[in-house]
Amino acid sequence: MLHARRLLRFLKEHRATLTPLLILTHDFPDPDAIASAFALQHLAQSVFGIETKITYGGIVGRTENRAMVRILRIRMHRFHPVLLRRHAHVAVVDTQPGFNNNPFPGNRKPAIVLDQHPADHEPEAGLALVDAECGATCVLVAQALLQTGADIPARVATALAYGILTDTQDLYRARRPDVAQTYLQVLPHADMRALARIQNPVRPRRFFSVLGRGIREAVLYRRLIVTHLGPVDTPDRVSQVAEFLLTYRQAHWCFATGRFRGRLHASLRTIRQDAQAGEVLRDVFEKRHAAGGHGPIAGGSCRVGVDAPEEKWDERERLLAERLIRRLRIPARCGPRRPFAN
Ligand SMILES: [Mn+2]
Repeated sequence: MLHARRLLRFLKEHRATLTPLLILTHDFPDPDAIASAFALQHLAQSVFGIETKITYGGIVGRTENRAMVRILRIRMHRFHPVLLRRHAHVAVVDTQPGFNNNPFPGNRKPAIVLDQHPADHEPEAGLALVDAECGATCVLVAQALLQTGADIPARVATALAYGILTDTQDLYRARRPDVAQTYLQVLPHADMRALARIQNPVRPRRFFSVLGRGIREAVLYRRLIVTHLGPVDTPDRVSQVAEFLLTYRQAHWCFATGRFRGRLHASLRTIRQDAQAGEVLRDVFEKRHAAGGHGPIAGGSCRVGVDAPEEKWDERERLLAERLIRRLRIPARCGPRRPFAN
């Protein structure tokens, strides 16, 4: 609640100078990033009269996220560096300057940082709110919005509800009581039909072909399941397949990779409650800042090259998996097995 008050105070104090404010999410934004940006836009514009523009790197790929943006009519723009010249003030949400999952340049200082991902040091910003226990970044914005007492439009409430649900695994990972409370406070304002449509979208053929490949190619090393998807139509497929394979009875960890536009994207998931998947994945990548995460969820990516030969991709995939196997101290005799090959 302290964070919410600090955000409100900051917007109030700087309302005259923050316009126009550029809101930047992480690349390939997830529902929490989209909800955080959308709710911050509403808060800044309707309560403080600050003009904003939402921008993101990569693409909105996951079918549910595309449905969210379409059904809730969220105006988001592809990031382009020229936007930084037109906007003196930037709010970075659900990520931080210096993380490699956003295009924010190292030589700029943002006005605002709102995030839930633990980092090695506090980001430099006009206002930096990093709360690793808030369940979802959009909880911070929701709490600020609720404190103003202003009406919450159905589109904003629906986005917030969905953002909280996805990042907390249906509130299962909402450790602090105020996270579930915030969800319950926005829910009466949400459009439940819209929420249901976002959660149960019609999926494209490619989703199933990638999923099928992920299952067939899966390899088990004791409690770790590994799969390399090869080229994917969106990096979001990597986390989706990782989450799906993690439900296999034998798996405590799942590691998936996918190739997209010259980069190898990786997702790590675990059912171990106390594990810090982000730390594990950072140890696995050559550059520690290439990965990040919170609790049992982690992601990262590294550049391989648009025209890189097949062998180079293969080698990078194999290297990451090998380092992970070592990092999790899995003995060589415990794999590989192919659980779903036939
Ligand atoms: Mn988040």
